[in-house]
Amino acid sequence: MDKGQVIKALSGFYYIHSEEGHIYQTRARGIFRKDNITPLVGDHVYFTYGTDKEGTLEDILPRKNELKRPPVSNVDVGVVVMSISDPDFSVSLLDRNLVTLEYNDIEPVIYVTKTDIASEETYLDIKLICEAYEKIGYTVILPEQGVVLTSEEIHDLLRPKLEKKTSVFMGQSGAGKSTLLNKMDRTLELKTGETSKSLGRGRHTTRHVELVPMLGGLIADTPGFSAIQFEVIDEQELPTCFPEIWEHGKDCRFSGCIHQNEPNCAVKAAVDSGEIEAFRYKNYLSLLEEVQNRKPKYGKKGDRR
Ligand SMILES: Nc1nc2c(ncn2[C@@H]2O[C@H](COP(=O)(O)OP(=O)(O)O)[C@@H](O)[C@H]2O)c(=O)[nH]1
Ligand SMILES: [Mg+2]
Ligand SMILES: [Zn+2]
Repeated sequence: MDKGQVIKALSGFYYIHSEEGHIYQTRARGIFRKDNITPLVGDHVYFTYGTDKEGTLEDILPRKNELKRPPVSNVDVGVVVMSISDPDFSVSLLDRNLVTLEYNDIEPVIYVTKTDIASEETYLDIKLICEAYEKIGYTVILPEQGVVLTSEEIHDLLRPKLEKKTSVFMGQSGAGKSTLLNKMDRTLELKTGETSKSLGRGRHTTRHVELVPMLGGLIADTPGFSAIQFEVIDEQELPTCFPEIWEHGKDCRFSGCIHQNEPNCAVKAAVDSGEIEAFRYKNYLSLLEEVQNRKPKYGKKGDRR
């Protein structure tokens, strides 16, 4: 049997990108339908292929993760696209995206756009913020001020992160996701400059996704994965999504400290001493409150009846 990854699902066919880099058209074995299993774009699968035009998707390997909107599995890398201005760089939005990625065990890459039109003052402000994220351990790509990168230069910056990986792009509307993806692959021809209004809320539920072979990896052709899975994340899980808070939290007096109002909290001490950035802790607290104030959902685990 051959091994590959589903890159497209259309009209009952699953298109599989083999380990050798060929694409096969397959149908899923009947057993999946019977067991109510639907193969997803991103799934690592076993398949057979004879001399017919059609192969058979035989088996689905366990999923590392599964994003819902749009549906794609086994995502390794999430590129968070942030514009330096228009719309303004927002650390609270960035942290929401980072939490979503951390929660799903996806490696974040922060990519800053519109540095070509930034004033020196704005650029230096954002550079400091980027350095704070690098100190935490995140990869940040911040092109030089006043320079428009060529496709080649973008490839060189992203290839080390995206090679052999399955990646998605996310970030605020207008940040430059489509522009960036188009520059990476001219054949994509994604529309740019669309306002969030013209995209239409609610339509994302039916939006499908395809993985495109690029830079030795597979990249989702649909920019704009929705952040925040705060319907599922709980207050004990949130600290695990802030690497530096998690690290310092090991020294808190209480195990299970959520670094909010507990005494002898090592995280609060690290914020006071400047080891943890105050803005990160502030964003942590506001997300924590959001999690705590969320309306309980029926049928959730922990729901006693
Ligand atoms: N000057 C400049 N404009 C950009 C850059 N990236 C995107 N834009 C512009 O910003 C607007 C929104 O870009 P788009 O790619 O549609 O953003 P998306 O909503 O994240 O997909 C468009 O008018 C783009 O031309 C950039 O790096 N520099
Ligand atoms: Mg777009
Ligand atoms: Zn604590």
